[in-house]
This record gives sequence, structure tokens and C-alpha cells, in this order.
Amino acid sequence: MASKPPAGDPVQDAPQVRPPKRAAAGIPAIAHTLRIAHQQMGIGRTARTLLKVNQKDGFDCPGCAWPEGDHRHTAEFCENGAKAVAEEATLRRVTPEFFAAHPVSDLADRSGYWLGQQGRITQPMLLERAAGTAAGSLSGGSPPHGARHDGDRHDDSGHDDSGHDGDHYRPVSWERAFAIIAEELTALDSPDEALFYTSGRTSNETAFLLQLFAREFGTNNLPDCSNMCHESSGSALNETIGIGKGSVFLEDLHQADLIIVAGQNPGTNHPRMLSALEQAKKAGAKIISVNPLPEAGLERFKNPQTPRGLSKGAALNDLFLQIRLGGDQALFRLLNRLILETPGAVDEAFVRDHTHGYEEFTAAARAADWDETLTATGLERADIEQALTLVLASQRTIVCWAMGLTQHKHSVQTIREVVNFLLLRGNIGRPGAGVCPVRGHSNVQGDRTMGIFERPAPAFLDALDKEFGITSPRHHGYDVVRSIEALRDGRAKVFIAMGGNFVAATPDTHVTEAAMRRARLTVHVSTKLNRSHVVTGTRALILPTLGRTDKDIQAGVRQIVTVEDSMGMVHASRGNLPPASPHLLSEPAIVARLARAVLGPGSATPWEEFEKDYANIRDRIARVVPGFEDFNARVAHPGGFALPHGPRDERRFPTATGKANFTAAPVEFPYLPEGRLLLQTLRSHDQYNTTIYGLDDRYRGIKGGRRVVLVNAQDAAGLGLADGSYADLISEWKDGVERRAPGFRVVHYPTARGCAAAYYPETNVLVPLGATADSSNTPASKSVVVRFEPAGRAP
Ligand SMILES: Nc1nc2c(c(=O)[nH]1)N[C@H]1C(S)=C(S)[C@@H](COP(=O)(O)OP(=O)(O)OC[C@H]3O[C@@H](n4cnc5c(=O)[nH]c(N)nc54)[C@H](O)[C@@H]3O)O[C@H]1N2
Ligand SMILES: Nc1nc2c(c(=O)[nH]1)N[C@H]1C(S)=C(S)[C@@H](COP(=O)(O)OP(=O)(O)OC[C@H]3O[C@@H](n4cnc5c(=O)[nH]c(N)nc54)[C@H](O)[C@@H]3O)O[C@H]1N2
Ligand SMILES: [Mo]
Repeated sequence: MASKPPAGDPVQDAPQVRPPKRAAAGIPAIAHTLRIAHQQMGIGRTARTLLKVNQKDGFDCPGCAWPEGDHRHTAEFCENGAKAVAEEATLRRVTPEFFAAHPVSDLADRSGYWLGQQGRITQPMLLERAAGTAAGSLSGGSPPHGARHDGDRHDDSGHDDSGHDGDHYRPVSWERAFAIIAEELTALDSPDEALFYTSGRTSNETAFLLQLFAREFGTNNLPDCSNMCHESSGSALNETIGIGKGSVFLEDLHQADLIIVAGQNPGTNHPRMLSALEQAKKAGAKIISVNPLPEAGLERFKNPQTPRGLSKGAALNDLFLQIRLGGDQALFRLLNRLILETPGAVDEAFVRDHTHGYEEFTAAARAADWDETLTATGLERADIEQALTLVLASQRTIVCWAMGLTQHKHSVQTIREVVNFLLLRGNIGRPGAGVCPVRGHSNVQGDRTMGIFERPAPAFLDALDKEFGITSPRHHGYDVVRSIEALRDGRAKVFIAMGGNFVAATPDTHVTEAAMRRARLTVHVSTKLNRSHVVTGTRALILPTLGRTDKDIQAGVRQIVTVEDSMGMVHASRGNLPPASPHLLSEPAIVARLARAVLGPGSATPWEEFEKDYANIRDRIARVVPGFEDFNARVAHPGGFALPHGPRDERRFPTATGKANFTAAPVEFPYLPEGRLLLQTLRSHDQYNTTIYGLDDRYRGIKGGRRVVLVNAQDAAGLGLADGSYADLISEWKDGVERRAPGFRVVHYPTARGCAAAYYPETNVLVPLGATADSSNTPASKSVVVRFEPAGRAP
């Protein structure tokens, strides 16, 4: 059965395709930035914001978690950072009049791109769905079981006096909004029926308050975007080196002999990393990229900060290993065998003094098989031998990775094998060497440090309890996937999100949306409109908040917030723009008022003091979270401070064995049945996760549309998929449920054999809720087995 793509809004999805680019940045990046910035912000604001990004007295770029160097250009230029800023500092507004003109059923038919383009939300808004109605039709041909309630207590609030017709958001006062949340939360049978989701833009101060509130309320249900992101890295690193964070500073990249970039597309997602790679190369480093796709940024970088960059640019890659999706564990395992077989290649002293589990590991590694590895990776023998030469020539090796390694069933095993690889040659805890999981959201790492975690360490809870005189629950809470299951099964009834776009970012869209519609109350603290505002519980609140670029004044005092970057550096962020509307509250203020409304006078926590001055929050963080001693004084230092990291600082490994652990998991790689391809769901150049800035993916040659699927021409020939034809993607999973994403334009593209790629979130509908990584439970959104069915004519 062929079907058309969902007709969303005036934006026609009719992609044009050209050959992919071979270089990133350069003049087109500047031109593109200025165009988007000007459209969203006008000239004055463009100048005021873009000059303040990542400056010592400015705001932290809301784009990515890549660190800032100590030497800063007046405006360290980054196209996608600028787009993130423009998106937030936009002059467009979503007002109560907008909601009056657009019923939820209309908004539910719009694309995420259209919703985001409407601008900043200006006032708190309330939706009260009438009993038994589906507020908002499900777009995309989803099953008609959207609105189903527990049937027991919706609609009986006694406050339905404001003309609520179940299909319009209406303005609501902050006071009333908090009263509604308090009413719903206190009516729950157990605090564990509430979910508190956090997206990684949230500041340390807000995150700390939110987890404190949730635990004082009585639950560890603190799912966060990290569950879908670097959770596999955290799991693997905690077990092997004793801390779930990267072990390098920016300077280490500059000093490395060899940098391996595996499963990451920095040209789009961490553009400032290209400057670091360029600098490393200048100092003599070699770079290997491991990726099914030849990503432009890794091929050639035209640094817009240098005259040379504006013309020719610099080649970055020394070796491109075009690996099959999910082949990385096999690759690193074989490299480990080859290192073991090379006399003198192992750092014997490091292994003896600092590691555990070597015997078991070497037994497994020696059994690594060439044929199996070539099948798993799709590489040639010569590729791997060339990689080995570079590995053996390097005294200081760093492995960087992102979602290409973390979003597979066997991701944790894969990252553990990367750790084995680095341990073998002593590449942890010395300059120029180490693990470098490159984080996504600008403060996702900090949120975890602040205690946003459904499985908190007992020591953290002990410190929290002691400081606040509370008794935090000790049983684990739900992560993202388990939260969806709990909503689906009626075990969770209230969903509160600090940022993010839960229903669009999570897997199995139809299942997730139906689950969300079963909630009694859904609450989103947001800056911009998104899909999660229109797929709601019986009651829904949108609480608009200040963003990073906005000036935050409390009790007459200008506030700062703090963030932690991908390399464990903590620093201040200070917005400088007048807020998008006078009705906005800051995130810390929202949590503090919410806590007061819910916990009432029974709470001894000084929520009011916290709202008045965030320095009061930092004083408490300093007493609860290790590494933050003297927080307020140290964050006043320009550039901030580094958090301690045992393995990096002193080769101290706080694991169960007290050593760095080698591990020996069996090698796995995805199995692909005949006539199927393995699909990865990834980002285009014009998006920030579920926020779509535009419809182009410039480096990959795609223009004016997002429903494209990149397929190797030889695979396409075998499957009868002509370039320019349209196909439905159908994912195959053991539950036998048909998951279909209709109407994708086939693009013949130089990806690895057997693999395909298409954008997220359009393809999240294909990722089964049960398809997650072992131990980290991260959705396996980079290995979805799909078949193709012709979709008739182009839309
Ligand atoms: N502009 C912009 N910046 C962003 C984001 C954004 O959406 N837009 N998102 C932010 C967030 S939250 C995150 S987590 C990061 C994400 O940063 P990335 O991880 O770079 O993001 P993806 O687009 O998912 O790209 C995955 C990359 O891994 C490759 N890959 C996929 N599967 C495999 C595999 O099995 N093996 C190997 N070796 N490679 C593989 C893909 O081809 C692709 O190059 O970026 C952050 N920064
Ligand atoms: N198939 C597939 N699914 C994926 C991924 C994938 O690669 N493939 N990647 C996963 C990853 S790595 C991640 S991190 C998640 C992302 O999941 P999320 O973090 O939930 O999603 P975002 O799209 O980043 O959230 C965007 C929304 O955040 C709100 N927002 C923006 N700035 C602020 C702010 O300052 N404060 C507040 N309160 N709100 C703000 C805006 O309303 C905006 O619409 O998606 C995951 N999902
Ligand atoms: Mo992420």
C-alpha cells in the first residue's frame, strides 16, 4: 500500500538534489548565517547577539557542548551556533491571538518546521480537552486511538469557566497554572506517577532545583534527553574508567598524534571542533574518520577565520574508513588483536599498574577474526592495515565519538572496546590522549552532574538529604523509554518537561503520541512552539520561559546561570537581550514557584531565596556536588573552572576494582536480511534536533525538502530503487507491527553498502520502542532494518 507524505503546511517537501559537497564552512556558511539571522532578528539584534556568543562576559551558545578555547576571536564564527541563536532571539512571537486563531487540531497538522518558525511564546497557556475528544488529529496516517482517558477525573476541575472548547489554548495566569499542576500532582496515588523530563539546554541551577523538587516530592522519575543520546557512553565509561565523562581537554586535541573521529559529523553538529582538528593537523596530528558517510567537514575545512580558509581550506582526513552501520565494535576488536600481535606495542607498565581484566580481554581479542571483521565493517583488509600503521605510529591517541556509536543495540559494548583500544597503549591520563565523547546539548553533561538521573548514586542522595533535611527515594525511576511505557500502561499520569520536545524526539512516534494523550496533565516549559504542545494529556500547560540570550533580572539583580561543556569545564552564561515578553519567568523561578505550590509550607527548602538570587542555589550545589566547592567565587573567574576527573588528572580510576577495567564482550554487529537495508536516522545541516531551521542539507547536496533517503547506488540497483523515485520505508521488528514512513525521495548517495540514511524526527516513527541498547536502554535509532515499497508519484 503506497501512501502520500503527510500534508503539513504551506511548505512543499519537494527536495532538489545535487552532488554532495567536499568541504565545510567557508563563505557560503557566512552568507547562509547572515540570511537566517537577518530574517529572524533584524540587523541590530544580529550584531548584539552574534558578538556575544561564547565570550567571557556573554552567553553560552545554545548550540552544542563543544568547549571554548582560551583564546577567543571577537566572534568565534560558527554557522550552526548562529542559527541556534537566531532561532531563540527571533523577533517573531506566538501570542494568545495566535492560539485563538489556530485550534490545536490545526496545529497538530502542521510540520515541526512550521511550528518552530512561528516564534517565541509570550504567555502561559492552558488547554482543557473535553472528555473523550482527540484534541488534534494525528497526522501521518497514525492509528485512530489518540484520545483515551482513565475516565475517572478529567474534566471535573470545576474551573472550566473560561470558554474552553477543548481545542484552543487560552491564556492562564502563572498562579493558576501552578495551582493546576499542584492539584494534579497531589491527586496522584504515588509520586512515581509523575514524570519530570529535562532537555540538555537547562542550566545547572535549574537542573539542581528540578531534581531537588522531584526528590522532595518523592520520585526519581527524572528522564532526560541524555537517555537517547550519550547514555551508552556514560554506561560504558562508568564501568571501565569509573566516570561517565570524557577525559580530554581542548588542549589535548591540539597535542594529539592521532585523532579518530568515529560516528560523528562535526561539520554540522559541532562546527567549532573543526578548528581544533585543523590546529591539531597543523601540529602534525593524523586524523582517521570512521563513518558510513563521507561527511564534508571531515574531508576539508574552510576556516572562515583565516584568509586561506576562505579560499582553499585544509584537508582534515588522513584516512576515511567507510564502515557499515554498527561495525565499529568489530573494527576496534581487530585493531586490538593486531596491537597485541605487534611486539612492543602494548604499554606494559600502564597495563600492569592501572588496569584490571587484561587476561580475559586478551583471550577474547586474540580470537578476533579477519573475515568476520570485513563482513561486519564492509572495509578492505588494506584499510584496516593502514589504520593500524597510523595507530602504531602514534604515542598520543584520542578517540572522539557521538551518536554513530551510541545509538545501536550493542553501543555499550562498542564503546567499551574503544576503551580497551585506548588502555592497551596507555592512552588515558596523559596529555594528548584519551576518550572524547562529544556531547550534544550545550548543558546535557551539567544536568547529569546536577543529579538529573533516574538511577542516582546513593552518595549523591545522601548528600542531598543531609543538606536539605529530606528523604529522597532510593528506588530507581523511569528513563525515557520506560516513561513512555509507563504513560502507555497508565502507570504515569502527569508529565512535566523542562524544555525539549519529548514526543518528537522519542522513538515509535505513534505509540509515544498515544501514550502521551493518556496523561491527565502535560506541562512544557518552553521557549518555542513544538509538536509536544499539540499532542497532550487531558489538560496541558505551556509555560514560556527565558532563553540563554535573554537578560534575567531577579529582585533587581542581574542573574547568571552556569553550564558544563563536553570537557568538564564549568562557566557562567549571561543573556543580554530584553526578554521576548514581559510575562516570561526564568526557569529557576518556574521550578521554585512550582515547588512552593506543590510542596506548600511543609517544605523547609528556601525556594523563595533560590528564585531571588541564583547565587543561593550555587551555594547549595557547592555543598552537595563534589568538585563545586567555592562555586560562586570560582565561576566569577573568566572562563570558569575545570571539574576534577580522576583518570585524566592522576590516573586514578574510581571503579569497583579501583583500576581501569578491560572488558571482553562478544563481538556483535547488525544482521541484515535479504532485500533490506539498515537505516540510520540522523541530522541535516539545517536542524537542531527537532527544531528545523530550514529545508536544506547543504553539504549533502539536498535542497528544499527533508523526506529523502540516502541509499548506495549499487544497493538501490539491486532493490529497483531509481534515483528520484519515491518510496515508503517500512521498518521490520520482531513484534510484527508495521511501522511505515511514507513518501521518501530516493537519493543515490555514496554511503556504505547495505546502509541507508534519513532524517530524524521524520523517521522516528520507524524506531520500535523496544529496540534499545543493552544496559543503557538508548533507542537504537542508528540501526533500523527497513524494506522499501514504491510510493507512486512524487508529491
Ligand atoms: N547544528 C546542530 N548541532 C547539533 C545538533 C543538531 O541537531 N544540529 N544536535 C546536538 C546533539 S543533541 C547531539 S547528540 C549531537 C549529535 O552529533 P552527531 O552524532 O554528529 O549527529 P548525527 O547527525 O546523529 O550523526 C551521526 C554521525 O554518525 C555516523 N554514523 C551513524 N551510524 C554509525 C555507525 O554505526 N558507525 C560509525 N562509525 N558512524 C556512524 C553518521 O553517518 C553521522 O555522520 O550534535 C549536537 N549538535
Ligand atoms: N531517531 C532519532 N531520534 C533521536 C536522535 C537521533 O539521532 N535519531 N537523537 C536523540 C538525541 S541525541 C537527543 S539529545 C534528543 C533531543 O531531544 P530534546 O532535547 O527533547 O529535543 P530538542 O529538539 O532539542 O528540543 C527543542 C525544544 O526545546 C525548547 N527549548 C529550546 N531552548 C529552550 C530553553 O532555553 N529553555 C526551555 N525550557 N526550552 C527550550 C523549545 O521549545 C524547542 O522546541 O533526541 C533524540 N532522538
Ligand atoms: Mo543529543
